[in-house]
Amino acid sequence: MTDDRMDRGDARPRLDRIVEDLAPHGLFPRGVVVFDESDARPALADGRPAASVVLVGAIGGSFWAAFAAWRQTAAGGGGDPLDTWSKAVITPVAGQHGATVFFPSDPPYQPFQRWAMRAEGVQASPLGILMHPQYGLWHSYRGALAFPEVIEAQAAEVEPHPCDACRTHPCLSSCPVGAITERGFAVQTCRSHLVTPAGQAGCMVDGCAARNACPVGKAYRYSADQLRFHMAALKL
Ligand code: B12
Ligand code: SF4
Ligand code: SF4
Repeated sequence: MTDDRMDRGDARPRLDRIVEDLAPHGLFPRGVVVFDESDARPALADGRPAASVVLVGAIGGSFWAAFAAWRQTAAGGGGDPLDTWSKAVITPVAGQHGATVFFPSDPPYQPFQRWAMRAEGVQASPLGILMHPQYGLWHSYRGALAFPEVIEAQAAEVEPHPCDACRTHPCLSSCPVGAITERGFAVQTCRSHLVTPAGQAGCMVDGCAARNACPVGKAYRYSADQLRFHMAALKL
């Protein structure tokens, strides 16, 4: 047990404490995956297989204000600032709760989307991004806390997948270069468009037209600043 857990009298890691520690950063637990014997389980820092992971993520632009403030500080520069910030704020929370931390952009990639499907019952949209019944396409994962013990959590309420009820599929007809089809996302077709004047004036400023076209979770759409930040990262 870590000192912090002993100081707070916690014998086991508790989800409500994790909620409290993530909140100042605009981050939330996004469900728990409890592994069974048949799962490929990520290895903890001490080499043991994890018994469970708590996904840590954002809902809409929930972390943007905290991240933007951090970028104004001396620590906030460098390449991949969002990954650097995520590590700076989530690693101490992992330490406080005795967890091994994983990040979505660190190879070998951990199966964040597969974990999310199990943890919250979300399913893939035609874009490949997971569709949340409430937040639509406007949510993401910033880390995962892996534990040697099972973390107690209420089972997620699985709601119907909005894409199943979507008759017109505007996401599939909105990309100006047809990079998103039922067969998947053609990354190179997308990137080749983003460097053209039309791409620079369109998706690079307003965000992915296909993602914007989805009617679900519009209230959670990212701010103009955040959309541009993510598009700049996608263009690289
Ligand atoms: C490499 C990568 C990319 C690459 C290539 C993506 C691609 N489509 O080929 C690039 C750089 C292009 C990219 C772009 C984007 N990405 Co990306 N990307 C990743 C990353 C780091 C690894 C993906 C991977 O290979 N995982 C390894 C496999 C083993 O994991 P897995 O969970 O088992 O993967 C399963 C699912 O991905 C699923 N799946 C994937 N696509 C589809 C499509 C369909 C139709 C179905 C049914 C299933 C499915 O099948 C996989 C096998 O089980 C993940 C983070 C991560 N660790 O997963 C983010 C991640 C998938 N990306 C994410 C996002 C948001 C984006 C962007 C929208 C970013 C932006 N600009 O705003 C774009 C556009 C993506 C798009 N339209 O597909 C988010 C998705 C969040 C969500 N709501 O689901 C992730 C989870 C990162 C995060 N921090 O949250 N990405
Ligand atoms: S437009 Fe329709 S099919 Fe496309 S992601 Fe949104 S709900 Fe799903
Ligand atoms: S960013 Fe633009 S070009 Fe790329 S997939 Fe989205 S709509 Fe298509």
